[in-house]
Amino acid sequence: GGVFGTAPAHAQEVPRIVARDGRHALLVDGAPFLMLGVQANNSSNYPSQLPLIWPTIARIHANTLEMPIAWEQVEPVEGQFDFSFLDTLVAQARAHDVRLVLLWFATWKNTNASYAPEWVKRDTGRFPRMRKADGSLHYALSPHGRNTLAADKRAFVALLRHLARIDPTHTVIMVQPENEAGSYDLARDHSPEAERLFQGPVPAALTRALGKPAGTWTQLFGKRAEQFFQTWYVASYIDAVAAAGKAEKPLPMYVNAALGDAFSDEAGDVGPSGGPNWNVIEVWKAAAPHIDLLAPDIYKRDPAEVFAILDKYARADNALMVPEIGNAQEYARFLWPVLGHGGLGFSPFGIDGTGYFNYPLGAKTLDDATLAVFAQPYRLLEPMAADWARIAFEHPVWGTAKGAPEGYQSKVMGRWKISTRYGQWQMGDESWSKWTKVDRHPAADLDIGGMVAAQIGPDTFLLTGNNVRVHVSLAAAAAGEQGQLIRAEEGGFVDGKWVTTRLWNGDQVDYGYNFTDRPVMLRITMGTYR
Ligand code: N0T
Repeated sequence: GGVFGTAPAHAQEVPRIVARDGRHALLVDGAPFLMLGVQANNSSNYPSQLPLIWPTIARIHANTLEMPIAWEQVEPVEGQFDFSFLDTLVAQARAHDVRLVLLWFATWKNTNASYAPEWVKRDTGRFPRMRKADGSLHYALSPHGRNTLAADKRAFVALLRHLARIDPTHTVIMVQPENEAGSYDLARDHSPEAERLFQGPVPAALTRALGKPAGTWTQLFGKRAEQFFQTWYVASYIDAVAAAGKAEKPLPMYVNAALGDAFSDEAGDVGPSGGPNWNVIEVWKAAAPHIDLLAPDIYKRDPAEVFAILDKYARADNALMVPEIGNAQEYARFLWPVLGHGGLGFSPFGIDGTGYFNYPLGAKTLDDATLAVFAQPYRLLEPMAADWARIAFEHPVWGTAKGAPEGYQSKVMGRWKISTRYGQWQMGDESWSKWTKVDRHPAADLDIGGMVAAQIGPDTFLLTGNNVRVHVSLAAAAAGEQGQLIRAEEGGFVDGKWVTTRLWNGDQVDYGYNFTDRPVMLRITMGTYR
């Protein structure tokens, strides 16, 4: 309990991820937590940048900051640790009532050794790079480097040990060991040891997990053999780092994927070899039991790709969490289907006020219109983040966004069908242009808008979204049966209980439920008559 004895008894509980009936929750202080995140830019991990970051976080109503902690920064001299930035970060996050996710930039940062300390970077003998087939050096550190693993692990252990000491109230809720691990331009190491392992049998732990017979990598995995081999060793390496860190403080840990093709691995576009791309989720699960979830970094702008990715990572054995998504306006709408897939968190990349913009991956600049589309839903959800997380853990949820492919634009939930339209005025529809002039809606040409629904009872739904019109109708009416709206309540959660502020009726419901740029939460109760 706190100084005044008012803190709940479970406040000291270490965050953890729980699963039930194929749904997941991230428990923080013993209760479900929805991470409304932002990720800082790569080089924002210094005290000088923090004053630029907190106002930006407040402006977009995020409740969590994902921040790099660099190996080079905490162990500039071998064996001498400096956690002063972490101390400053945690203290300031607490003062701003923001939670933290730490990103351990170490052996692999976008596959590079760039964030390893100088004493690692310069010593290829002790800390080997991968070798190409011709024996020359590839840029990435090898997952077979035992000294590298031991050194990375030691630093990570020191980090988690320090955290266990300075953060008893768990301002830090999750840790991401490494960043977009794997290797570009070379599928696996060709050092003598790696060659020997590649010619040998696939480890029994993996064949067992995949239900495969014994065999070599090539026999079992054909043209994906080198990727699967590299994945096994990268995942085992990161698992060893994570396991050692968890022994100091058992925080949830996840890895992030630089994705390849969203639909197929046939052509070999699988992101960096060894990373947690969707086509090797099973390999990662077998190799890395200390990793709580595999997470997609989303920089695809085509909604069909985004929905394919969400489907692939939201699994009964893998909670969905999106630790990076582009910060351009058109990505903001994907918050809704992330929530609709039971997502534990969402975090646009590079919203931190430092003036760096990663276009063409994200926004050219973070202007007011761009920040607004991220801020609107966060502003709504922030006060009810715990409520939403609890509801999504206990009830069916579904979400969609403008441009969603066929099959993702509407959903049957129980006997009701939820459907969506975009670019509509709040009254009427296109057919009205037959008798009155109807201007094109300004949002009709923008890639914004989406919604999420939770079915909290057979005929009762929570609905919210922005820049969308939602319709709820009987999915399949029996003869003579008509669906009707009984009640549409605008409101929200106060102390875990729904509180109605007004009813929507008349124009506000006659043409569907219009969620504009002022997101509100509705609880609607449907019924039938004959
Ligand atoms: C992300 C971010 C940061 C042909 C990019 C995305 C972050 C890392 N990498 O700003 O560097 O640390 O996780 C890589 C996406 C590559 C797309 C290439 C398209």
